[in-house]
Amino acid sequence: MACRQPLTPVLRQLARTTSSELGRQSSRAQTFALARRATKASAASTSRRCFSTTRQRALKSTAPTCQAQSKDDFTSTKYPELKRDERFACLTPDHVAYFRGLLGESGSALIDGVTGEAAADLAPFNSDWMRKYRGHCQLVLKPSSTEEVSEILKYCNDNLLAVVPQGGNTGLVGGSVPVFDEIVLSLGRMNQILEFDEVSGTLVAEAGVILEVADQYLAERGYIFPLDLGAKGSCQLGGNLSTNAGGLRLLRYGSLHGTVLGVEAVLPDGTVVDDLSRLRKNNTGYDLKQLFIGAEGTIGVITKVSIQCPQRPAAQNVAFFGLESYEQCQRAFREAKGQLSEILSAFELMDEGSQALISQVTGTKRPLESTYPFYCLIETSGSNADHDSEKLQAFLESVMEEGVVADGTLAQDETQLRSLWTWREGITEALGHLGGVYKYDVSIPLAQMYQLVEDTRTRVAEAGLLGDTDEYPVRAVVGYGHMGDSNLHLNISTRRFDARVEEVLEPFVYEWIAERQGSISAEHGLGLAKKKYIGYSRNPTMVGLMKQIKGLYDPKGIMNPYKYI
Ligand code: FAD
Ligand code: 2HG
Ligand code: ZN
Repeated sequence: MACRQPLTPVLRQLARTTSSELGRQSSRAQTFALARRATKASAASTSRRCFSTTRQRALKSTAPTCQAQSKDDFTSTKYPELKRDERFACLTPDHVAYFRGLLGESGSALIDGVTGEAAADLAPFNSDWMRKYRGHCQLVLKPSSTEEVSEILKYCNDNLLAVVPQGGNTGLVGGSVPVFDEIVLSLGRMNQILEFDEVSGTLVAEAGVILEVADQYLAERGYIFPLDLGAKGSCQLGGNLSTNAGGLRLLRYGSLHGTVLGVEAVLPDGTVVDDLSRLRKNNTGYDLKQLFIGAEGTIGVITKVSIQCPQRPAAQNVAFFGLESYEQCQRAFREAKGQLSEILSAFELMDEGSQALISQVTGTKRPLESTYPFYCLIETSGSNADHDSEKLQAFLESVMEEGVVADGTLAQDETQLRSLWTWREGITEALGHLGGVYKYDVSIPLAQMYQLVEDTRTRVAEAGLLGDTDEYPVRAVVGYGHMGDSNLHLNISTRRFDARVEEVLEPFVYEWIAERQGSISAEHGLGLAKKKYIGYSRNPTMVGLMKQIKGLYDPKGIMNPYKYI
């Protein structure tokens, strides 16, 4: 078979990996030489977004950043159909005086643009990670306890002041920033890990704990947080729950709806809902905590989290493949599930367009010598290195013999493992450095998943918006995502945000998905971006029930208005 020849490096790499990664050599491994080294991560980058991640530091500090925002970039200017709800009160110095009395005078507890000048300090809270949305917030409150959250919300509810809860502000649907003058309630000061049971693996923490901090705390005790994503250096547990974030290992550890054991939350009227159970089993009535998971701050503020954490895997391997077609990616996934079964912990897809852009932005050497239409990253995690290695070797031999993959490389150590992950996790930040991005995070039946990227590319090209030179707003239409979860990230990378592009994309993308019984939001949520499109994925009965829940929990509608439903 024509494609077998270039595949030998994979076997050699496997041999090398089993020796260096697992600390012992099989007799077979000794017979192979090292064929290809994985790309070395470059130096740490700085980002003007004040955003930090572990792995994405591979991006160069010289990479272009997003366009600066102008007054035309206010969400209210870009989307004039959005009108401020006149029921809400405007902030006055009296309101600010109340909050000062509650939280203290310290600048770390409150940013006040009502009675003084604070535009620069307020800016990061008004603008989202993509710099697509920008609000007019004049007051940021940073409580340090559940009691303070309760007092704040009760006062806001009584005085009809609208509130946007904000965690790490890494959300990708515009849910975490105000549209008008809503108060931002930032959870960053509620960042204590409260309990950890080393026998059961139950972690209890405040909502403002950064995901990576929680994971490091767990790593020191032999455990792992059951969620991992590219923004882990900035996003917070409360934000993760509120978006029901999916991430890179949902395939293995499941959704937060399964791993979260308990939640403490504050309702808009100040009521503290103490459902901070540490129990795995508790069939006493409706499971109300589930409503806060994925509620995007529309029914209350999550203040504490209790979560079931698995044992940290002792052995981990990452392979990166080049494939000739989307059909072959599907075959590879099927084989991986069948042969790697319980040790398979991630199966990620990237197209060549997404990899070309990250290569352009970072200037880093690519993992494979040649380019291919598609790439897959496969991770295994297990407790027995020999067992994993045996399974992985059999899998690699079979996908090579069958001609499923065209080329590949295996990480030989922790540095290379992280470096390969960067080629997947770094896409979002790389795209952000190139200009505005229209993002569609969707679930589609696997067989049709990549067709959406191709159809969208054709549509944008036919509209005369896609091209290599500056006169075209769209630079590229690319796709990648969590193939193991049928979750595609369709990204339209632009040189600048342009209303014509949005008109060509919406509702086209949503109609395309609805026709295939997909979901218009797989893991990022609805926020502002998808609020008016929920009907493409939920029927009127369900939307009606959701509105009743919103009305029950937040009768005055002060929580994160203009978003969600
Ligand atoms: P924020 O962005 O601050 O808020 C998100 C929403 O939750 C808002 O509606 C906000 O009002 C609400 N909220 C925040 N905190 C609370 C609280 N305590 N109580 C009530 N409501 C609250 N997402 C994925 O699902 N999978 C990924 O793989 C993934 N990768 C990403 C990679 C990058 C580089 C970036 C920038 C983002 C990625 N995201 C991903 C999106 C984002 O990181 C997640 O949605 C994350 O869970 C948001 O957490 P946060 O703390 O930043 O929340
Ligand atoms: C990821 O999987 C994130 O990398 C972000 O969910 C996806 O940028 C995106 O569209
Ligand atoms: Zn994702």
